[in-house]
Amino acid sequence: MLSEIQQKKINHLFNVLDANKNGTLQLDDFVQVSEDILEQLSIDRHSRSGQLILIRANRFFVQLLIDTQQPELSISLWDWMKFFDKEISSTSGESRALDSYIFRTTFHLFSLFDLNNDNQISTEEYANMWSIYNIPKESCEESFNLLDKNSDSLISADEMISGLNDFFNSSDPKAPGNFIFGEWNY
Ligand SMILES: [Ca+2]
Ligand SMILES: [Ca+2]
Repeated sequence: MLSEIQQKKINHLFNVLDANKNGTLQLDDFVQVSEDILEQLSIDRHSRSGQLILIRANRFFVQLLIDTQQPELSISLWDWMKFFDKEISSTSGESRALDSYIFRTTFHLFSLFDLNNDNQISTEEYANMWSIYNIPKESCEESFNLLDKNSDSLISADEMISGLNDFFNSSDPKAPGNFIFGEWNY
């Protein structure tokens, strides 16, 4: 069973990813995020880097359908919560879908938001991620500092993985990774 805190965080992430706010996750939501990135960075969608950003959104969504074992091309909040409930509750050490989801999400976030390709997320890149996902900015800096464990003003892939582990697995309201996607306790 997910704790109340876990439920709130995972429900919040669903709302963040549901870009067009129609209550289901569909390919459109992920394509929209990619298109917002292209627009914000003035990247031509027909260029190689433009195409890559669009293809990644497709791939990430298809993998999400596979993970949640969805026969349809959309994911409801109920499917989403059920997937995480099952994965987080499974205690076996063998590779859980959640672990690969965390790795993939890290890769996805870096591929979209590590704009200078130095394998680190800077404060500007992190703020850009929040703006693309329409997350209110008030706690952006605080969230960044919590994720940046070694205080070098950059988020490494390891720091992101550790943060995402907190986000999904921790029931501690103060876990550093809780606020990767903004305030969830409303
Ligand atoms: Ca970077
Ligand atoms: Ca760091």
